[in-house]
Amino acid sequence: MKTALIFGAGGQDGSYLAPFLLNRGYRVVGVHRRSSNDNTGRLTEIKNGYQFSLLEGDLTDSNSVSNIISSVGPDEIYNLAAQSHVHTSFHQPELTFQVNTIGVLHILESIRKHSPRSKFYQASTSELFGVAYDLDAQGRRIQDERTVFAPCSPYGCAKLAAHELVNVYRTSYQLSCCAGILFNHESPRRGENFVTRKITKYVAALYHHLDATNGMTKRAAKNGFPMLKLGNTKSARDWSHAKDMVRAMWMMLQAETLRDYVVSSNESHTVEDFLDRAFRIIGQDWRNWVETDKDLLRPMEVPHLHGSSRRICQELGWTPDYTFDGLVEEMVTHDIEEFQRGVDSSESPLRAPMLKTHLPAA
Ligand code: NAP
Ligand code: G4F
Repeated sequence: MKTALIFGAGGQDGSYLAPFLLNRGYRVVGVHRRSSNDNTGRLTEIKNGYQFSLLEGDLTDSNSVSNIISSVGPDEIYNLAAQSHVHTSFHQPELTFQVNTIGVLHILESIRKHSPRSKFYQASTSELFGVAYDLDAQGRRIQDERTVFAPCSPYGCAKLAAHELVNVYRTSYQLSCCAGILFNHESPRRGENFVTRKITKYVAALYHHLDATNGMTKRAAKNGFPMLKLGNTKSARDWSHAKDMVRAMWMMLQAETLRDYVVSSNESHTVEDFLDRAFRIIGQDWRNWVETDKDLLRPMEVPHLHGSSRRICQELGWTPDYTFDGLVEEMVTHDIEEFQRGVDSSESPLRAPMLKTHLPAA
């Protein structure tokens, strides 16, 4: 039986990777940092499972990292822990480097000293590309493994330093390590301050508000509900489902020779496309409900991300299962159901069929 160690097990990706590995017969040890409130809620379904255990540890504490790695002696280590919010990294750049760069160094040094046979996956990001792109055969702006890195935030810079460290340790010490350059990925477990989940949570609340104010005029209903405040809605992202991405992480560590791969859906959509799709599910026009908040604009923005994951498709056989529309629909439906459970579990059952009628033909 293989043992996998996951730093950041309680985050979005960790909470999908852990059951994915358990289903493949792994023993899984998850690491989460101490917090005054429970930060393992996403792991509820597996927390009491026989082959799953949780350890407390913090990437910024080298002793805790090396004690965990040396005592667990894992076959595979996945580092998904990070200060993962790009805008926050402008306000907390030092913390971002402590966790996202120095934390990775702690892991690499611990592997080198205590567990050199462990395979290591590092969560790199399309934020490494920043403003850089290449043109593909159709003249589209895309990023792949050959695109230069030009990060636009402290987050991107910290992740780039970690990315380069992984390459240096692989070459210098022959460690089995690699980094996945993953484009944006979302799910119903996405943190609520990322744009997709912020939108789908709002749409769910609006759906219930409109349902409750059914007899009122449109204007009255609108006055009773706050606007959704967003920053830049013109930027484009390549959005995948987190479940597709954790499968790619695992596939990368099963390869005979470990190397870095770009992983993406190969489609690019603007935030406005996401808004359009999400609001249409409840039969609304997002333009009536969204306003710009200057405080949510970033000092520097990554304007356009569009990955090409051709290499991982060809070499490892990875392909995504989810579509953009399927992802948005799953998130909106989940949040409507969650809202419903929170508001009142006894009356007004969710009218899922009614939701379907608002979906445009595929
Ligand atoms: P996430 O939901 O924010 O999860 C990050 C996890 O790291 C959380 O469990 C967090 O704990 C933990 N963490 C933060 N600081 C820590 C520390 N000092 N020590 C130990 N744990 C710490 O992020 P995600 O979406 O799952 O992303 C996983 C990884 O992929 C991250 O490294 C992210 O930067 C990278 N990435 C994400 C995407 C994406 O679109 N999701 C794309 C490319 C790369 P708390 O719950 O206590 O905060
Ligand atoms: O959802 P976001 O915060 O994701 P962002 O910045 O692309 O970063 C995510 O993806 C990266 C991979 O490319 C990861 F490495 C990173 O850890 C994270 O998971 O913002 C997406 C876009 C941006 O252009 C942002 O400016 O949405 C825009 N946006 C507009 N209004 C907003 C908002 N973003 C957030 N978070 N909140 C807003 O109100």
